[in-house]
Amino acid sequence: MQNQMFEKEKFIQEIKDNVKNLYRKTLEEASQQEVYQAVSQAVKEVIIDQWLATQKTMEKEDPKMVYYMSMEFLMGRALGNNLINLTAYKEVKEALEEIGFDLNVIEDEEPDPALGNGGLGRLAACFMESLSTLGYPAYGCGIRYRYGLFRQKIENGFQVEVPDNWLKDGYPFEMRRPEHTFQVKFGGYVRSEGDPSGKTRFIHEGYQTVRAVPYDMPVVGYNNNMVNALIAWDAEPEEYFELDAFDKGDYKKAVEQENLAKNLVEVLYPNDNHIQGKELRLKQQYFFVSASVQRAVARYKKYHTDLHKLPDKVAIQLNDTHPTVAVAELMRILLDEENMEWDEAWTITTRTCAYTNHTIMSEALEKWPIEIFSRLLPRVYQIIEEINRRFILDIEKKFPGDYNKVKKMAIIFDGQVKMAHLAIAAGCSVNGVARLHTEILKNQELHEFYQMFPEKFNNKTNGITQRRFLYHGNPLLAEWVNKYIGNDWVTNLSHLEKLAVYADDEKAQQEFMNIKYQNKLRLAEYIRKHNGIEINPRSIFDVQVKRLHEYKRQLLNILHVMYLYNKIKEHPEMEFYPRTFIFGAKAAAGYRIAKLTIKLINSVADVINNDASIGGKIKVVFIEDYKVSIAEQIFAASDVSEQISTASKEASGTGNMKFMLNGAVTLGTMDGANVEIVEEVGEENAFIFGMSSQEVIDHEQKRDYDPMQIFNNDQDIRQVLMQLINGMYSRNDPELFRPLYNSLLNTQDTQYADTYFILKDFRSYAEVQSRVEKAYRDEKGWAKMAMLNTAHSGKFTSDRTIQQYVDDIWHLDKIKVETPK
Ligand code: GL4
Repeated sequence: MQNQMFEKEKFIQEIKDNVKNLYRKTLEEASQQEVYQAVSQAVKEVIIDQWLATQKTMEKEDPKMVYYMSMEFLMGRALGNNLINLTAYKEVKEALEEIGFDLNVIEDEEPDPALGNGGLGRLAACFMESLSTLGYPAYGCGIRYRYGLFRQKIENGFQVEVPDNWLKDGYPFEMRRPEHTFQVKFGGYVRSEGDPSGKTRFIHEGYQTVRAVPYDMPVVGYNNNMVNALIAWDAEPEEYFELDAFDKGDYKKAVEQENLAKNLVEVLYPNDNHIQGKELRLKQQYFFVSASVQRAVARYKKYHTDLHKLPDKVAIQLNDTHPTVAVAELMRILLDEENMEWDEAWTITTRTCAYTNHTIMSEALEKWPIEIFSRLLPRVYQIIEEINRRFILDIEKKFPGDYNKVKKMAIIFDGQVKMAHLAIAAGCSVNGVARLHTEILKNQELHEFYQMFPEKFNNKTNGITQRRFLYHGNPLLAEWVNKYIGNDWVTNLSHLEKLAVYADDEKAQQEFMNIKYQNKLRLAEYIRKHNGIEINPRSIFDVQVKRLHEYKRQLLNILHVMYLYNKIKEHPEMEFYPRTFIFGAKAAAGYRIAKLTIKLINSVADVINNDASIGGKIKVVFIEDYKVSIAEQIFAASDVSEQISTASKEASGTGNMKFMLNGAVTLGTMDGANVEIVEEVGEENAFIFGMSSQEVIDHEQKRDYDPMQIFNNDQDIRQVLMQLINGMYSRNDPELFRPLYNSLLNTQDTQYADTYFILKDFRSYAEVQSRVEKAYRDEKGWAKMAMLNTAHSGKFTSDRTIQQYVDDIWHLDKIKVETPK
């Protein structure tokens, strides 16, 4: 072992010491969980030295830094990735082997912190990792939810939600930092009075408070000694009955404050692309945003005196509209606590804040009733009113006499506060997350805002970190890549391009496909263990893993499986390449149609997997509790990547990139980042189907789509739909799937039948699926295609995305951290 940080004998001794000190046990007596804790402590010690060194460098160099504000950080497990980024994975694996432990098994002891729902939260995690790896100073700011996203159990085919108590054994990679506690105020009222200078001052009284206490989690850069922090805020009640002077001794209020603190950080709202509009959610937002902005200002003031220069040292990025109240909070601090004039405060705020839009789904647009907002945050609301008043004057100047524009663009309208409008008015930048998505924002969803502020709009196509999704998730492929082109790709993914010359090389092809096969065996073993289903590792692994949402169209996928099954039953002699359809998805707890889709997938799986007459040609697997850790293994084992959202609906997608990196071929619509994936890999190396986004938008505007016509004219589709309601997949309750049938044909539940054009795209989907089968039969052809997907995936690293945020929006200074002694 040459790695100085992990000198083998010393490291083993440290693990023994940790087990002794933490558990009063010897290594032989310790459980795997205890060994995991002991190893993590040892790793944390190394990280802390680098963390200290990073802090020192930051103090010395005083660089500009970004505060990435997000309600969600889907970090995934830390141990393995920390070891990779410390370049000590192999050494530690060997050291553990020497004392009889398997690092993979130890890694499995770590809870998978699920402080996020899906792509938006995982993106935040990839961004943090890239920021550290590129050497940019950054804080992630979020909430330390007691319960992250629920654990999913499948019982009798139905999703059941189980609380995810991820902190129950203690989380070794966090540090409580009580010295950075801030007070956050809710409720009360605002009084104004003139001060001697004649200026009006606003005084907030009668509020409740909670203490925001940060837990820092280290984010380790790859091989560069750099450690940034993810600040996860916990809420604690005031220690004493130290209420606002006005309310001293109010016992009832003290109890309320205790409850407020407890409830605040209890649980992550389990919705993706959908807002529930609950008051507690707004409390969560203001809680972590207020604490984070206070900390940013306090840190700035520690080293600087002139707050007018805050934008030279601080950038605040709003991860969707969820943290948008940050702009009003910064205004409040500058106005009320720093006594600035409105115009000065506004200039600073707009130069500091920037907004990323992650969706155009209308149910995801955040609008808060004035009543809730003004009651909960009376002073912040006043400030937003004033921002709105001035903004409306600007709108009228830009579009004289056009009251419609005011109606459409105002921040406060119709009794609601519109967070996206606030974010656009107050930010210096508005970006979408894939080229197509940004164009739709400019030309459709946010067109008026684009007319008013064309200079603010820009695109930042999403990316993913190859350190987790290739190096850690697919070690066999990572090593193979190293063998051919060296390991520069770890920090410069465009180097993968050098693999392209081997795409026709038969030996390379065989090796590549053999690695895929090994990864399929690994996944098949997982599925055998967890689902009790035997799958054929030689079959095509056709995979759709992502949140369950109607717009993502898992229903299209499973209807097509039902269709294929009908074909095989009718024509047992027909050629058919064995296929395993793999699904993984969580549905929001209250999303009825989504949950029913999960049940349908499981019911179809039951029927098909147990029909001996089709000779195992099709298997259907639903992977329970899809999360980051299993995702890494799934991408590595996939042949076909299903990215089949209704065009225009998926802002970007990031799973699509993880599949591509691992040599799976995209089967998708021209939506989100699929467009750019196809551009990179070439149309001949992807399977594209369905309507274009423009066609979808046109149908939506004209309202001229009638799925009933398709139902009446297409026998195969009609047969499949009838099987939804004839008990074929729900013998005991033939009506079970009626709501799915209705969603496709009737307008009783939704505004339109088949809102997501499933029937409209069905034929084109079936056709491209049969092309996939043909292509797969051509072994060399497929190997080439798969390899080219990996080779051309360089653009989709989050290192590239972050560099673009830095160049165009944040303008950060890179720092270089010396190796700690
Ligand atoms: C999402 C988008 O749905 C997804 O396409 C995108 O990749 C992701 C990150 O930008 O953001 N928006 C919401 S809301 N949830 C997402 O996953």
